[in-house]
Amino acid sequence: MLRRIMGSVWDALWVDINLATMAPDAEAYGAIEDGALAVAGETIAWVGRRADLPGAPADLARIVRSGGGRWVTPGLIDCHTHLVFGGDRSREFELRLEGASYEAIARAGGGIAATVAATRAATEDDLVEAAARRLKSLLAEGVTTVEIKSGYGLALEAELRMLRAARRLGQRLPVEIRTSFLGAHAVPPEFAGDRAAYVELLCTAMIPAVAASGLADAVDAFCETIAFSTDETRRIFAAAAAAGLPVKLHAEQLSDSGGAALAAEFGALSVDHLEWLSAEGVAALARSGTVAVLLPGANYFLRETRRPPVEALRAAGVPIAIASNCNPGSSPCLSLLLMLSMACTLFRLTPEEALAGVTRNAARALGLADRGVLAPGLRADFAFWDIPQPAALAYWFGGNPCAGIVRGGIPVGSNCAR
Ligand code: DI6
Repeated sequence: MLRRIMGSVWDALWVDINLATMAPDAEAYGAIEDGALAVAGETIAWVGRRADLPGAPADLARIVRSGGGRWVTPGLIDCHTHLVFGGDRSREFELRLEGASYEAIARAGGGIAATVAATRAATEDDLVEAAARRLKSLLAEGVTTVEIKSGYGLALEAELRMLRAARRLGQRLPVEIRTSFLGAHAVPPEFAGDRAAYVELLCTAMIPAVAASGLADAVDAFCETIAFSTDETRRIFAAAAAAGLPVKLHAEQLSDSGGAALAAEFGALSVDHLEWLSAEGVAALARSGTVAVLLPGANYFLRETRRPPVEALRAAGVPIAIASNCNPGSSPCLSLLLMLSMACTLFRLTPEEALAGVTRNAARALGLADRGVLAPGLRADFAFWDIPQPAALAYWFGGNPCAGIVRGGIPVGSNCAR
């Protein structure tokens, strides 16, 4: 006979598990060994030590499952990707290895502009098919939420097509997709002689139309010498605010433009990259509560030697997230677990900080308060891992210890996405 707990019976209860809850104020991953986790509908109903369960498992839930002694973490969150795009840029990789810089290739009409041409030529179905293949690799590693940016259309219809393709991926695969409008990724070729006109178009027509379409959850921009200035970014952010959309920013990737401080002024959800972030920038982020999203894949792939100021961010209490930045130019990366390893080896994060960076802090970078931690009342998105302790997630690179995924309370399998 099932007991009723606070008026309801749990739908499922997992036992024989160790939990890395990632609770914000807890120490050591918020770990609970020999734990139990219950779900009701799409929500976590109970988390704690098995010994503290308020009764015998079979009396508490309709289904009792064994986790086989595995570790359970919140479903991973990849909070910065450019997963939807057309074409291929592997030839640029060869050029860079021969000595050409990322900026020089961009100024010569390659780089983002090359992907814009290929993306404009692709149909929405083409974009969905190509991106689905990439997305499946991420999902197989325990990812349950992915942010996808537009930014390779750079004209209203092509940008909307990218955003629609991104939303379709969330209907087709077991993942929640959040979208960011990145019309300010580069100045499109047809505006090469009149960048002011493109910024005007972005602010007065494209951002309002994208907001009205409901296809974007945020507005992003690339603030950099090869992209948009801080003055242009300020106008773009003002238009986003007027349209009711939160902002994010690619900032301080190749130079110190002061973009992070500007984004903080607008209460940005996140600023991303940050190799050139100044002390003033760190202080501004700490004041605004903006998340610093670090992207070790781009740092590695562009062979940067400068690293984000992790010690200063840590000392100032700025939340740090980690993401794949999956894109064809600076980070052709399909493994979020690999980013955990690189965040530790290249950027000197601890494995615990790296895991917080793809769970709790990644959720915050997307403005999602309902996930990223294993706690009652939050979404029942979690992953099972064949590992002896949580640090092993950042320790191994090139393997995949994910043994299963539960999304919205429903098991979707470890190989669900393959
Ligand atoms: N910074 C990056 O690393 C990506 N976008 C950006 O603003 C690169 C995108 C690309 O090269 O296609």
